Amino acid sequence: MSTENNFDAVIIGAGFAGMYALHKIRGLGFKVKAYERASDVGGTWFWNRYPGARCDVNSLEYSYQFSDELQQEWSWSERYSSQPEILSYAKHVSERFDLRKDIQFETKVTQLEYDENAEVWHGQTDRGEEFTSRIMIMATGCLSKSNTPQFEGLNQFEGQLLHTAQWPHTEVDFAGKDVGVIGTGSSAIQLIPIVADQAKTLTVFQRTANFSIPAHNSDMDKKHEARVKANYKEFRAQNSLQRSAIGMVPNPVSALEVSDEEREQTYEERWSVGGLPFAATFNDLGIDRRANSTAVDFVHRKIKDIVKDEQTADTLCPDTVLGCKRLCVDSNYYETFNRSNVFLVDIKQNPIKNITKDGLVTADKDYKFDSLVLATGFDAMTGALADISITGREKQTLASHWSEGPQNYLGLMVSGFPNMFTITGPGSPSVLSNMIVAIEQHVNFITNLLDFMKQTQRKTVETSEKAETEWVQQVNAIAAQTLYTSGCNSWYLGANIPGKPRIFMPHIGFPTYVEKCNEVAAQDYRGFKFS
Ligand code: NA7
Repeated sequence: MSTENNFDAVIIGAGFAGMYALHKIRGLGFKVKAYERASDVGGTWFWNRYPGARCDVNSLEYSYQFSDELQQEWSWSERYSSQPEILSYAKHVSERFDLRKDIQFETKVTQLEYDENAEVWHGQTDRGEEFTSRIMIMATGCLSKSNTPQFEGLNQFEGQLLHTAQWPHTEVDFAGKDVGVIGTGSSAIQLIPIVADQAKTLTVFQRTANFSIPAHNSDMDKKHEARVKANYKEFRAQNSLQRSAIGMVPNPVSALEVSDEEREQTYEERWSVGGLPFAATFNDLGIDRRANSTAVDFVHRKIKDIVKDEQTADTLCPDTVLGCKRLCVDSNYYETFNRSNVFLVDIKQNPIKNITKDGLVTADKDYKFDSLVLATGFDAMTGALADISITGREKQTLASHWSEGPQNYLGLMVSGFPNMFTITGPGSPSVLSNMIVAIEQHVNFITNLLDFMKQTQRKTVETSEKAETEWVQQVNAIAAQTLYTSGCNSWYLGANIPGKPRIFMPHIGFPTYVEKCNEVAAQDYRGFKFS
């Protein structure tokens, strides 16, 4: 192998995590390279280009803060950014910080093996290339491995088969077509109103109804943008103090301590603001079933007010805890079911038996389509890592180490896998926080640690099984106090993938997590061993 392919650090992924990691690690004077399987930057925003794809966090927050020049010069056109605009932003960042020269696109890293004698990682790509690297940064993303359920007959479908997370790069024309959509998660809820507008008919196959709150998206309020930009640092600092690092004002009041009138009015106010802050309407919605049921009841009534057909409205009313799956944020989702060309099928009642060459069969009926959209989500949080064959010390594989669920320390490092870091891995706030804020915090922690190693001439860092076990216990203990673990079958629990170990993966609470990381760093990186 030529020395050209020997690196100090290799980053896998060039989404928001990989790009920032590249920028920061370069700053340490390291020889670094990123591999990306897509043909461009953007990560999940590169792949999820289905109509209606949009972020559910405000644009002024869902962006990097590491460069004040960048955040001042970039302007978002809407309150919630669309996928194309987020992708343009990612490209802009990659050019502005001259990142592209160190990213190799259209290359999937397939295998990583740790060489204990040389203390380096050996990597292989799907192009047959090999590399070595002292440090591995896994910026592989939380929602990057799409989930295609193994429906019988799926490969026999002769119409147009689409998956929201692998959407074609050319425009898909649904005009005059009969379309089926399987799934009613966030992706489906964003896509359905737009496809309904174009298609001849749209049939939605719902297994579990989801809670969706109106986005009330709008053009960016320029005065608001100017106010935020005049004080961006303080705005960011305030948001980072919130549990999800998102600027939603929590209401410090129990849903059970207010009068019925006050409760109703408070829900109405939040509903009219829209979006994720609805989950923070009262301070006990995430921990108390009785409190939560008041929110469930409110949303059920909203659905029944909007959707005219009684049976359709009933089917759309979720029977789970509100917020134990990520809330969906929509534009005209429920309203779409009032259209005469849109049909809802409850596949919990009548499960899909198989896919046919021109449609699908449920327990009670045959359906025919020109196009079938799988909006069936992701093997979230661990799927992209599991897709790479990773072997650490003593020939132990990551797959066997994680056979009972992901184990790591601070969501950053796995015992037995020296010098390998995961960005926004399971065990970190990741998907329960503003992802870009979480990414920057992780990358800053990792680069500070690498700098510490450089200054103190340490070659390797790893964590211990003890630190790992204690951390996982702590993450689980926090989750057990909430309704996340008992309220529904979410991808946070791995429950959407048959056979995946059921364990609540994200750490709840961004500020407490940051506090912990700062404490660890201040104590010479307690829980990490150096050599
Ligand atoms: P989600 O939220 O995981 O939604 C996937 C949907 O697909 C959901 O309604 C699932 O029903 C359904 N699904 C999955 N597998 C099947 C099978 N086998 N049969 C029928 N229906 C199925 O993915 P999204 O892409 O919408 O959103 C993911 C995240 O992206 C979202 O939370 C935001 O953070 C952004 P189920 O609920 O499992 O019964």
